[in-house]
Amino acid sequence: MSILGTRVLRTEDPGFLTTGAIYTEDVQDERLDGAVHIHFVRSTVAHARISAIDTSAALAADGVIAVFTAKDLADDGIAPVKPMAPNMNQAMTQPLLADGTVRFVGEPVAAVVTEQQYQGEDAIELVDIDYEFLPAVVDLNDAKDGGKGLLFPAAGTNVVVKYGDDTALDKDLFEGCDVVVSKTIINQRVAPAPMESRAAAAVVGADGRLTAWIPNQGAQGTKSSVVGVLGLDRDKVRIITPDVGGAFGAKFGVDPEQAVVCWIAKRLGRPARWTESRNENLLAMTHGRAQEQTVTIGGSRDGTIQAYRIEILQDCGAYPKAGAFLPSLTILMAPGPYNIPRAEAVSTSVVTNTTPIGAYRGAGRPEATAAIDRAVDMFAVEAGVDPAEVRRKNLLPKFTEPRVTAFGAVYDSGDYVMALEKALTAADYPKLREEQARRREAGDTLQLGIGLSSYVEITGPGGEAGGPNENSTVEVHPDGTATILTGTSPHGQGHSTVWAMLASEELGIPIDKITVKWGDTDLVPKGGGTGGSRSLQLGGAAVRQASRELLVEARERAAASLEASGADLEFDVQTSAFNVKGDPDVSVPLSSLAKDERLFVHTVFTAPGPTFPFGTHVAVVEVDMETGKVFLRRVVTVDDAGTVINPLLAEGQRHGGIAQGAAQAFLEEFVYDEEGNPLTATFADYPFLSATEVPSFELVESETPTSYNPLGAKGIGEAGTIGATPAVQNAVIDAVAHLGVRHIDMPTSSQRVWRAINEAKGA
Ligand code: MCN
Repeated sequence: MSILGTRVLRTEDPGFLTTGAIYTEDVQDERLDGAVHIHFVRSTVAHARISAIDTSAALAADGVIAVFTAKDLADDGIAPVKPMAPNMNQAMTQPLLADGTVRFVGEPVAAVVTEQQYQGEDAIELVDIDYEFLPAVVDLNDAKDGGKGLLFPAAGTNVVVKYGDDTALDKDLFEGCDVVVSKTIINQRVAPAPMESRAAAAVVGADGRLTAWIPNQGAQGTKSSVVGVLGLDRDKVRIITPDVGGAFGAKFGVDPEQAVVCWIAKRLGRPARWTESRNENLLAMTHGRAQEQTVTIGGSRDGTIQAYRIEILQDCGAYPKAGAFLPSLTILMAPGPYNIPRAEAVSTSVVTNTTPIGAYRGAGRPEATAAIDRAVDMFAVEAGVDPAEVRRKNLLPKFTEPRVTAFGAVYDSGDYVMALEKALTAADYPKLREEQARRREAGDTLQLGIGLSSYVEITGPGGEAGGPNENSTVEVHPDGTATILTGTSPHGQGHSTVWAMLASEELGIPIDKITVKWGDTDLVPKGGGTGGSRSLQLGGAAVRQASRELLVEARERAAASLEASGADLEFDVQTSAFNVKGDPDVSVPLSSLAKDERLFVHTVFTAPGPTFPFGTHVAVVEVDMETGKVFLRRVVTVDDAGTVINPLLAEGQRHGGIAQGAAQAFLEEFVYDEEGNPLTATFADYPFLSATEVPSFELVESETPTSYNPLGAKGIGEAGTIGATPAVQNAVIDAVAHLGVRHIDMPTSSQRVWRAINEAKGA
């Protein structure tokens, strides 16, 4: 029986649950002995010129070795970091330490280096910074029109980049539509809040080579960033990835603080360490989402959608990072799974005096789904057609051959109506509507809301020449064990388990004898890391390919060993040995073929393109009409990620993703006041979801294999987050729709819902 498709327990868990993981802060390595400790002095104002920095008191404090500022970096030839793409305004550069101007609360201004960790906590208080205040640009429309000033005067604008031509919108797009609805909605800013905050440890050896331990999603990408930012030789840098306590898209590359830690290790010739506090993490790790979306949707009274437009205003925060680019993904996925004859999408990315925006689980695609699925619901209400019926009518019909959308996405395969019907059946949709009608009729305090989201997303997007790809090395050892090297970089996704399953299936070696390694650039020089839910369809496929190629080499060795022709041999996975066909007693174990010469294969798997997982989520909420409080009662989901290799892991990804997506809908928001002061910089103010606030999610099985990789697998890591947010938001609005409420922005807090109820009642 195949091990693939079975619920193999995570091999990672015993270690995590007993001896504990080794996060960057825990790394014990003799090269780090005697390390200095770094603390950052951070801006307490959103926008100001720095007129003076006095470090003398700090320098005189106990244990302080040095205090570094932008000037020290400049003297050493370290230039500010340019925006990630050439089409972005190149004047908007980010210094590693604020250089003359601070642009957000939490921006690092100075680095204090001490012998002991606790000494730095005290010493940072002694660095005296004089600020000349500048107006803070917080509102996105202020940022766009430049009315409140520019963050980068040399740029001449606050606009980083535009996608699509917003001066050439089709004025006839909605011509002939009986029903047209338009609304500006907010996809609010959220904090990734991983359990492990950011950290770094670095040392420069006697050979002048930098070794840095940094929690990341791909050591190879982090190495490129360190090399680029600090202007080092590639072969003089080694990045090691310890265990990573969650990343959610926000641990790609290198952050300014981590680059400074590497620079200080080099500058002082002493190992250096840094771990941020939770408060610093909430202030200065990139945030996610942060779009203002104006959606317009039109169609006929029978519920047929004819046209859709989305105009996006993307908040990039103070410096253009991945956030500036995210709207291009939102545009790519704008029409989602719907068959919309006329669609248009444009975006403008602007800088504001807030924490920079980066990738966050789904990165650009949840924003697309939230917009279209909110628009579909608003259209359904206006047309007077049930939202499930509108989806049924407008979803693209099943297709098995790649299909190009109006925005140039090539959807590999999809059966969206099937996903919708399965989800509706599992939720017993008609019964839910009956119950809703009953409660409305009775005027119950707890009203029922039912929300839907039908989504399609993109995983394994790549960007590599020749197509998305990933590499793998598989080696069989003489003692019967095997090692896999992979360019992916798990941080909660369970690759050790699944990569071992994939090799075991081919080689007949038990999974507990297979070790998976990643995240050390000396060991695995190339790799795309883990993001965009790319790992299984590319990295997993590479493991299978390497295992199969290894058997080709092994067969030749077996043939020589058994003095038979390779064609006369068969590989018996049960015994992990080659037999002569028809004579099973004449055999040679795979492991013994590695005795005289190493038996390994390095391979690269390349896919024809990304894949497009899809599904439908049904959310059921109760809303207390007196207090506005929302209770999430059920989330029923179909998340079709092609062939599932380990259902336990795929379901785990769905559960976590749904919780995160639901949390955005009804709970989470990172808030600033008008002066750019963060109001939610501790866990007392920033509410993230815990298991006590959610029901057990109801996961419906569905597998539509893709032809883009031999596993038939698409990505599952972000799907839950993508579908859950609009389903839950739609459910909350649906609960109060009978009062005339048409929209409530996320998060649908008690206060917002209560206000919407009372405004609708005319109170
Ligand atoms: N899987 C499967 N069958 C499929 C698809 C996936 O069995 N058809 C399994 C895979 O073998 C893997 C897991 O599910 O063990 C997720 O695989 P995949 O969809 O390829 O996603 P990645 O491994 O590339 O994970 C990335 C994705 C992203 S982009 C974010 S953000 C995210 C997420 O994963 N961040 C996470 N899940 C997270 N989970 C944890 N615990 N922590 C994070 O920071």
